[in-house]
Amino acid sequence: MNYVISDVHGCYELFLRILDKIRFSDGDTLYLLGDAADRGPDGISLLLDVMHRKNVVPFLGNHEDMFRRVIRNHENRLSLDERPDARRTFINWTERNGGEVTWRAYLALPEDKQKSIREYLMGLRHFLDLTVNRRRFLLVHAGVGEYARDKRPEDCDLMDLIWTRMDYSKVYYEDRYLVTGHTPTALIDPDCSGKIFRRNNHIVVDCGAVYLGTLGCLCLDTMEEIYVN
Ligand SMILES: [Mn+2]
Repeated sequence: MNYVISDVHGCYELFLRILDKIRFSDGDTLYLLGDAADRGPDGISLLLDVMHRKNVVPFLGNHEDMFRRVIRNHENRLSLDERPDARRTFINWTERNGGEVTWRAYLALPEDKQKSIREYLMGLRHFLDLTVNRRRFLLVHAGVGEYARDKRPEDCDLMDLIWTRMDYSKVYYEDRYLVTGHTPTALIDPDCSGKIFRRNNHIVVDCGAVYLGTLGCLCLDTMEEIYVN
């Protein structure tokens, strides 16, 4: 089976429980749509786990992107006092976007594990078009930028793919589902609070794990929704 999960945000325990619930095994594939770390407690444990699973396909989220920018500046030994842009990048991630817990955990790791996290972050996928059981899906962390019919993700700016808030009242594609995370479904429609949002060929799987304590998972083969909380 093919499964989609997004925005785990360091809720590693919920993540392990949902894998257990779907009986995730070697024959399955999990598409992890980004924002695996930050805000919640165990993002680094989650990253160290999924990077060793051959059947997890990890995507770039805006949080992974902020993390890797901070790592790059740190590697280049950019002094935060001398480089206002490096300082802004750091503060934006650690203070405004919940990255501090991740950064501390990263710095506490031995060098070989830091290295594997760096390599993992540099190798993340931006989007994926796939067909399962004759249904077509476009998987991407946040969206495809401003509304336009049949927008090609390869023509989108990377920042649009990982930061956009979509217009969920509009159909972007007639022939496929646009499957995203990034925006907790409670913010799209309060009636969908803690549930997967499905309307207008949008499927949003960010149930707000770190805010509401519910992690959702969609099975692309059956369209079944699975939850743990
Ligand atoms: Mn996001």
